[in-house]
Amino acid sequence: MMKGALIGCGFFAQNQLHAWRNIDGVEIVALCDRDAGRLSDTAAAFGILRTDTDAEAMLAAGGFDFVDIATTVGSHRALVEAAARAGCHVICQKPFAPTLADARAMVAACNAAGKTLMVHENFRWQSPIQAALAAVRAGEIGVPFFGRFSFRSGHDVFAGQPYLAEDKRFIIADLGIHVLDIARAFLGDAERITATTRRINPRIRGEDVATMLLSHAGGATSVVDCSYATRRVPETFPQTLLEIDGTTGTLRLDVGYALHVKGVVRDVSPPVLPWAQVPWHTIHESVAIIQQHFVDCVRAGAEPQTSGRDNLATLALVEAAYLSAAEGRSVALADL
Ligand code: NAD
Ligand code: 89V
Repeated sequence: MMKGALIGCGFFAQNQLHAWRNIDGVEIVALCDRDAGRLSDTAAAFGILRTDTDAEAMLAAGGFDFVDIATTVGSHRALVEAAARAGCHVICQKPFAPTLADARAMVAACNAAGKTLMVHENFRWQSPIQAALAAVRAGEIGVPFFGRFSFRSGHDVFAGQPYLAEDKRFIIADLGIHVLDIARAFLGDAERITATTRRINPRIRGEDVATMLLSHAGGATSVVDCSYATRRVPETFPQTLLEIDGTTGTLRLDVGYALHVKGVVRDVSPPVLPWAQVPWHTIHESVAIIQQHFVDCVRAGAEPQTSGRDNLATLALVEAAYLSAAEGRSVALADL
């Protein structure tokens, strides 16, 4: 049995705990949150007996093989480094770190400890996105030369995650990071990015609209566009829509999880897992899929596809996008 401890019993951790319950050979044996009320409510809901409000104390006591870090970004570096010191494998929520320097240090700490480090970068693991990726990787549209990756919504994301209204960075750091990661999964790493941002909602501090143009190393170009100020009818939250042009055909993932490949349409709707809620079910399913991937990689001693090392390139795109928008110029990733 692989044993885990989870730190941070907030909004999203509940999904992670549901998913862990359904992964064979894994048990979450300890829970931590510095908020004693959230900790005891979550422990009771999931029948977990061991609890601690102090992560360092829990890690020092040990008794588990991996740590699942489900706190917000400000605490990630300290917790990842403490978990590595305690000799644990780590899965850490996105955004992985507040700065690239922090992220590099976290990767180095887990490498030095010889432990697996994966970022819970789950959007590319959504099954409709995986179905589109499989078609492109199988060569069904030839060599991709253009992509559009689009997330536009008017959903009140601040109701569940009120902290998102308070930071001076919002949509690129929180949501764009997922969509940029998807662009990398399809078209490879980017060499250059140009971005513009806007704040439409006056009640939040950061930007809620971002439009980004990426030049990928393999020669492809992509547009990544994100908005939480788009009053779509019907609302499409939380679907990421995409279209890819290849040398022998085109592929489109449309509203309602309709995957069009060279004119043939397939329904790639994700299942609604027993603990999931519509319309979040595609995200909920991806949590189960990414956590299974983490377990498979730890067991095999293999690097996860969304490893800490891999995520450095996604984080670099986030940093470069903010720099580009602030300075009104195109930014080369090599200059970061
Ligand atoms: P939240 O504020 O609801 O929960 C975070 C919890 O962590 C809180 O209960 C807080 O008390 C606890 N905490 C913070 N620092 C701690 C520490 N040092 N030790 C112990 N407990 C600590 O936040 P959330 O909305 O659940 O988001 C958590 C993370 O998950 C964020 O990084 C967010 O970006 C990410 N998230 C990811 C997805 C996704 O689809 N991948 C969706 C939502 C949120
Ligand atoms: O990923 C996130 O943290 C969330 C959501 C999936 C809604 O974008 O904010």
